[in-house]
Amino acid sequence: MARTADFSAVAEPGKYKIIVGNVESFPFEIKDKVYENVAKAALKAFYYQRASAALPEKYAGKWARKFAVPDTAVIVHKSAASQGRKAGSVISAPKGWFDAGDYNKYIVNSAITTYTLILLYETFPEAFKSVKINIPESSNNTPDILDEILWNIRWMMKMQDPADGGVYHKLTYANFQPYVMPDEITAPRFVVGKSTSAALDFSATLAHFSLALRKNNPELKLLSDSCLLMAKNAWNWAVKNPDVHFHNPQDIYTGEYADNFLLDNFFWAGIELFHATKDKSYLRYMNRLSEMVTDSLYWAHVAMLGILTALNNQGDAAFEGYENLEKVFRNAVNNIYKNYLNSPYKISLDVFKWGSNGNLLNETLILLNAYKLYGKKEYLDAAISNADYILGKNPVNICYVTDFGSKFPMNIHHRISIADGVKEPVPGFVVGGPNPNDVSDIGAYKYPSLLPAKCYADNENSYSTNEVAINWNAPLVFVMFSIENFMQRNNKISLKKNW
Ligand SMILES: [Ca+2]
Ligand SMILES: [Ca+2]
Repeated sequence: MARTADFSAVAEPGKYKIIVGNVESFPFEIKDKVYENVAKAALKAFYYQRASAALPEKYAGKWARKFAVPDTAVIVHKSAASQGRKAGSVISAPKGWFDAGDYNKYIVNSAITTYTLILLYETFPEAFKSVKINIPESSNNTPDILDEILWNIRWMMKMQDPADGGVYHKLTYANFQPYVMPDEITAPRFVVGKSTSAALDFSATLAHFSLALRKNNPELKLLSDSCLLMAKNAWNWAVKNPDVHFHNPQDIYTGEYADNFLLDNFFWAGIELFHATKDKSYLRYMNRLSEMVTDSLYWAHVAMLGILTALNNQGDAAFEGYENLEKVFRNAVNNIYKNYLNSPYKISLDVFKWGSNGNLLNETLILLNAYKLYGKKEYLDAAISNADYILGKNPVNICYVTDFGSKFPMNIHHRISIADGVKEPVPGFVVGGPNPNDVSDIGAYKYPSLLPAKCYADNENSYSTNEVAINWNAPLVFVMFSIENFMQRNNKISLKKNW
């Protein structure tokens, strides 16, 4: 049975414990800026995922590592060949982030991840001017979050075939590699396939980035213009090739990120291009919103990303169908909020599948956008309660973010953390979380419980519950920074009122 103890009346800063009979809680703190450190660490995790970089001790501490994965001589796989770039020819596509526990780079997953970080940056552009996370670019004049976003954008821009605007689906080894450090791997890397999903998600993200730069960083106008041009070219390719579904060629075995329902991807990219250009012809998928999944957000369900862009840029340009779009958003928010109210742990998640923590964090991102747009305090409370679950108020009694809380995952499915000889995992990563559907990775008997919300194992081979991934860390960053910033803002307002 779950019970709620509400001690929000305790406001005195300090370190506390709750004691009931012989049972003691972990210690916890009441203080200002309680989310700041975890927010910064979650963002810094992207630095630790950088490809084509050495991580010196100055920035990476005990997780320092050698230069690895230059990606300056990537082979064009026959599935990706074109007139100008024949099979076996070599291109350069450095930088970007390793996707997850592996060392590969996938456009579909990179796109939603990058979008999420851009959305956060443009939600709090002033606050991010002074957020430093101790990366090599911390001494320049660019906000560190934007420096980190740029690390991946620069890679994404290299994934477009300039001859036709098509976008390679991924840049990977042929196989998943053993659990060794990235500099120890000598296998060749390939760009593989072109797909409609990659073209559209690339187009949406680059169009969105172009607009965000125009609004916040006019000094980067040339980059903004290049991104918009590339976004348009990718869109045009997708319109000409509307159903190129990606599947691994016979000799490639890495992740597929196969998104085979593409109406939402067309919708998302269309909304982004409309806001970046004001050209209404991009809105042709608007009237088909009811055919898309709009109450779930992850790399294959991207309609919500288009909705968020439209809502957050509504002042820029009116368009037909906006009311319906907002109605769809309010419905999604109501459902998420209702699930939160009905849950004994006061979280909005009611199904635990692969990446349950990431799904919960994306629901929280939606709640926080609703709070920003409508100002209803209930949505912020629900978001905070969801964040509490990630940080330890859960049936497993663990903080799901590495290096935080009294107890956190030590054996994550993350090649660097496994192979680096450092006991503690690389900090700031949220693990996938409970998932009862794929227990064959280590065998059902190795999971402490098969109950959905408890089906989690802190085991390096439990990739179904204990892997880390950029698309889960991005909403973690979004949620922790947003809560911190909204709370600071609210504190200032209430101080003013008291005066
Ligand atoms: Ca900087
Ligand atoms: Ca889709």
